[in-house]
Amino acid sequence: MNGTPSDDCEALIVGAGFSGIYLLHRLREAGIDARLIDAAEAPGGIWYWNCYPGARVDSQVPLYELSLPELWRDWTWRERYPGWRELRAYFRHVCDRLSLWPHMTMGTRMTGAAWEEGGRKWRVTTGSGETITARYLLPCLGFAAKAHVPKLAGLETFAGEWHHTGHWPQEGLSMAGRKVAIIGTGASGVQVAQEAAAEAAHLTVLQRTPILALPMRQKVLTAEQQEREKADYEAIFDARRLTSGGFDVGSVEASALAVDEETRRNLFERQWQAGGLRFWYANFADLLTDERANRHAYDFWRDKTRARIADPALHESLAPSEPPHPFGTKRPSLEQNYYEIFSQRNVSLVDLKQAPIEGIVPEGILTAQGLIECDLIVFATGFDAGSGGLTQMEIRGRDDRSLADAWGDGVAAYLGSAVHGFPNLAYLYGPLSPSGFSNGPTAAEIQGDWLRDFLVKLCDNGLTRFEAEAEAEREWTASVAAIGAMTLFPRAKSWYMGDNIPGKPRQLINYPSVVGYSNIISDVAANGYRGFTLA
Ligand code: NA7
Repeated sequence: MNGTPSDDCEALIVGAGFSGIYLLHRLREAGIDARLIDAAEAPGGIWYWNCYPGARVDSQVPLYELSLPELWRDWTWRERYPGWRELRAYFRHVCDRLSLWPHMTMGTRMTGAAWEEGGRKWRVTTGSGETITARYLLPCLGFAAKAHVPKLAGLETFAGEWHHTGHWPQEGLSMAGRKVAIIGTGASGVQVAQEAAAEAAHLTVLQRTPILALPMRQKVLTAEQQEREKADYEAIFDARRLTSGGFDVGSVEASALAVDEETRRNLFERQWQAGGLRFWYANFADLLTDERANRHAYDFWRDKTRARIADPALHESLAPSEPPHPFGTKRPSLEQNYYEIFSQRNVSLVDLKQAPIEGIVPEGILTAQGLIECDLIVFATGFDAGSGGLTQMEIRGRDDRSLADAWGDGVAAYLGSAVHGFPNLAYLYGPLSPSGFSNGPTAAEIQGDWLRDFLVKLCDNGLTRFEAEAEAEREWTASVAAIGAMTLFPRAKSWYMGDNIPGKPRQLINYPSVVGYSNIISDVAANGYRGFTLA
């Protein structure tokens, strides 16, 4: 990019994950001059940055791919839950097949943007000081664009190496024969721990809150089997849009409290054996709204999990008698042999509730119960999810107000996409949209299709400016909070609630239903895009 006015485009998409890539395709197909930039050297979004050992998706084939037949007809996966290498290859396939490469500039990081009311344009700055102007600015940053590394005293004195899972070295990193310490036991911590246990001289897992992980039941997939299953793909992709999580099925209609013990256990057992997140998204309807219903699921999970932990002394730390939070109110990650690794002689668990971290010293991590010697520290400590990717950039809207300021007391956005005071900006898969609760490609398609229609409508009517109305934004933001209050999500401290980050305002960060969201945005479109001021 040369930073001259010839860089002008109608729509600038930022981010080459599912949302950005799909939107680029849809906009170009509609005749809109769209371009895409991404800081990464290759497409894949989260699968570019999170290339740590064991990183893989928690949605089974074919849920985590785009529904366009030209993309899936001749694409074959190797595993039921593909890993980051395969996912990156898939993104290359998508860009090839949809001929997107000429419209993408990789290795270009957006650092900020300023709205110019006179020219009705966004002036976007990049890491190398270049400028790109665009009528529409469309950030598609994903939910995990800003890694969270907790402030630990003395980290700069550490003699070994440390990395956050979300910024893993692209060239790879061997853990063989090393003394590895992993801080954090979310999805990322579980995945790295399983790999580290197989090769590290010693692995210490530092756990603050036990993860309520579910068995993945990984499988190698054959091409023949996938060919047969492709007969059902259209139906599966249609169904995906009609569930609350963007998966193949939704929860069952019944309450866990309205059935007898045997019926309840039968459903639990069926979804447990099916594997993956099914025990979470295809369970009783009141699992995430009624504490007593939830407790049945927790007890089932605890007993199943304890049966796999050989050392009874670890039961209370890894699978406590009482739930640390209602089951499923923090994202339940998938595991393959996580509970078994703690039987290995080279693996130990440190419960940070009993031995909090005091700081880092050259030799390792100092806890209240002594030193954990290590030469590699893995921060699997999560992300400033949703809003962090947007607010870490200097985005200045109307009246020179920054987005970080506008969201100082919490995120507010109409339809989880447009912000009052920030004309012609629409972000996808971000805060107050279904992102986080939704399977990524499902939300990317629903939001991408809607935004394409919106921009085409503006263009067809000779309009060049949109802005979310303050009242519409207020109502949407309040509605997400109100729906959240009817669920058990506020009962956990989690990235869903924003409070995994010290000082971040507490609010349900995502809209908890794909189908509900989809219906509302369709209705907004059918009603002349109510809630927007168009000019
Ligand atoms: P998560 O799920 O946010 O997990 C982060 C983990 O790091 C979690 O166990 C945290 O404990 C722990 N953590 C965070 N800060 C600290 C400090 N200061 N000390 C000790 N432990 C800490 O992030 P992931 O990357 O694993 O997964 C993110 C999503 O990606 C996941 O939900 C899937 O959707 C895919 P806590 O639970 O807060 O006590």
